[in-house]
Amino acid sequence: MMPNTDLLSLLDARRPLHSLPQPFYNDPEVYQSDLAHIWYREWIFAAASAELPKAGSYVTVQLGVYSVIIVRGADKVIRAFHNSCRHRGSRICTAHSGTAPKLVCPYHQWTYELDGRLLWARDMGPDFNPADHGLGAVQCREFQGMVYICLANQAPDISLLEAKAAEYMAPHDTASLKVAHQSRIVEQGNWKLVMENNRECYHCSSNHPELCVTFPDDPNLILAADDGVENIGTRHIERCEAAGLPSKYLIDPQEQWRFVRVPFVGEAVSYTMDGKPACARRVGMVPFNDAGALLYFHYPNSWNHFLSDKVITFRMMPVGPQETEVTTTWLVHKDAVEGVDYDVERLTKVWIATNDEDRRIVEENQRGVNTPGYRPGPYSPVHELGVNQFVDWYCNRMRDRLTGQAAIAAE
Ligand code: 3BY
Ligand code: FES
Ligand code: FE
Repeated sequence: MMPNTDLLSLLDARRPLHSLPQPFYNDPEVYQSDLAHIWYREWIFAAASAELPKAGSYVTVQLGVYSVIIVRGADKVIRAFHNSCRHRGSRICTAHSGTAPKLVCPYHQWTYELDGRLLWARDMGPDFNPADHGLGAVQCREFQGMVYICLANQAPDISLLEAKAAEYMAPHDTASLKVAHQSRIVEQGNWKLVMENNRECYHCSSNHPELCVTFPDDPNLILAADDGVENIGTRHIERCEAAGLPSKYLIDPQEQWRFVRVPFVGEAVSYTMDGKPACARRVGMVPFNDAGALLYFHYPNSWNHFLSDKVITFRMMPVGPQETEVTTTWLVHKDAVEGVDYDVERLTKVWIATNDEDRRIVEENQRGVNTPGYRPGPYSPVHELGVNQFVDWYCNRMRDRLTGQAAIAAE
């Protein structure tokens, strides 16, 4: 980990409205500080509830050095545990996801209930008490069909997010959807480059031919609508709000998350190559097809699109200083029938292509940032204020954590 004073100096070296100094994107010590101060302390999006459809469904998450199991219990409650057996520490679940009636360690078959209690351990002697050897719990919250985990002992308060998610996301009824497809890609780029790239569409017209068929790259549609400003974005928001779909730009006072509903291009209603729906069944209670997309990001690791015919979640996990995993999950109405109501290829085409294009962009960005000739450059005041907003959030959070830590250490 980078000494706090060095990291604070690096933060001080950041020019406002410019990309970050090189070490933030490639230095192994900054990366360790990112893990310690951000990733191990924030609520991290782990899975859509629909990835855990029944009792015994589980997902494993590698979050830095931590391996975590997220599992739905017999009581339907989703819980998270350290993926480390209480015998000699073997990982219990090795697959990315699966279903198991009990969690059985592959090493010596210690067997845990889905709620983490140790049920059975062979030949451990008369003094052995299984109650002392349950799986270690990790904080876990499920709301609006999304599951978050937090590794910190004192998790940040997310009650405001939960309340606002209940307004904005409820019409899409994400918890009742089913997974139609999931993709997992690994990008050779620092996690901040992946998030920065997502926070602007300056690059869209020249890099995303499939996305641009339906997604407007006009930043004025996404920016907070100033009172009095009127454009197709604000008109779309008014129409959706009148129909009971919360849509207005709303940003967290701490700027960690944001909701806004944007219209698609022209008559388009979904991310497809012809703009027509990708699934014949609408999700939740969305009243019409042309509801556009509710965009929801939550730092540090997710952005999501809530449409009339599908919900797409994006989960980003840091793998290394210059390596990031992006998992994309397409959710549709639980009764939609593949081959009848939707076709997986059509449903996923635009974002599989877009993700791959973004992967290449991020990887080239990383390579260029790595050369000693890199100098932080200025953001476009028209297109890249979202990037700046993310970088500001990161710098502020980091500074708070570092100075907070220093204060604790000095006590
Ligand atoms: O280009 C991207 O990766 C996405 C498209 C929607 C928001 N963001 C700009
Ligand atoms: Fe799990 Fe031995 S390490 S049963
Ligand atoms: Fe992109």
